[in-house]
Amino acid sequence: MTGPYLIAGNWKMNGLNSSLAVLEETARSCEHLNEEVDVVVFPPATLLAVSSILLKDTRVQLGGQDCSSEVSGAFTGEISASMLKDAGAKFVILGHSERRQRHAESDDLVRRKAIQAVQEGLKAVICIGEIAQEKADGKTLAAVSDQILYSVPRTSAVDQIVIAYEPKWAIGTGVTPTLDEIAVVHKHIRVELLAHWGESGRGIRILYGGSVKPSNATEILAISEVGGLLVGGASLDAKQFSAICEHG
Ligand code: G2H
Repeated sequence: MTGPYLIAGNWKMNGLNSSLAVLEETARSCEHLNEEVDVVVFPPATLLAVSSILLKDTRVQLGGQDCSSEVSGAFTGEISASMLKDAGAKFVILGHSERRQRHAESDDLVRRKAIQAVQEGLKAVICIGEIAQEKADGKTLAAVSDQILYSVPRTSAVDQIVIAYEPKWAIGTGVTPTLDEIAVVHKHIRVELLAHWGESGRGIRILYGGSVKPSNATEILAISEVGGLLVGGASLDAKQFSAICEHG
């Protein structure tokens, strides 16, 4: 792994104004972290602007959980990449399996969203990962290869692309792949990135996500090619999340 680890906290559809104390506590706990860790929190869009004020001059950066593939216009309910940026976001999660499944987001839509995000200067955290049936059929690596091929734009701005490997069956279940399984998939992702981007593909950070907690963060981060973690449930608790950040 080159460069600092990225520890990302995805709040999903959780968080009211009353939850801002969690962000403040997270920022306080992260103050003393060394330079080898970057921290970003993805609260719901309704809290981005106020969070941006709250987190000014702290180690914690902000991101949105999704953005539109369109620039602006008659797209009721959608949030554009420029709106996220305007509200203080530096990152955006795209193609999370919950959106791929619940909202039928295709690889192509995810790719077009990522293009918008990168054009606005946001870092696009593009989620990939196999579903349980693909794992059972021995198709994990093929599924991941396809998602890289069709969801990730071939932008030259490799520092604006982050890949998050999240096996669907490990999300919010408490079940994680073995360390060997994570290592095999991350190595495969790197090979694919190098195949598509050449040597500059080495600059794309690859996160692991799915039931990350303080007790498994260190061993997962120690795996070659794991460049950080995408944390869901545990990021809602400032103590757990900052404990995970400490492992970076
Ligand atoms: C996977 C992850 C964060 P959790 O969705 O994206 O959630 O850590 O709750 O499994």
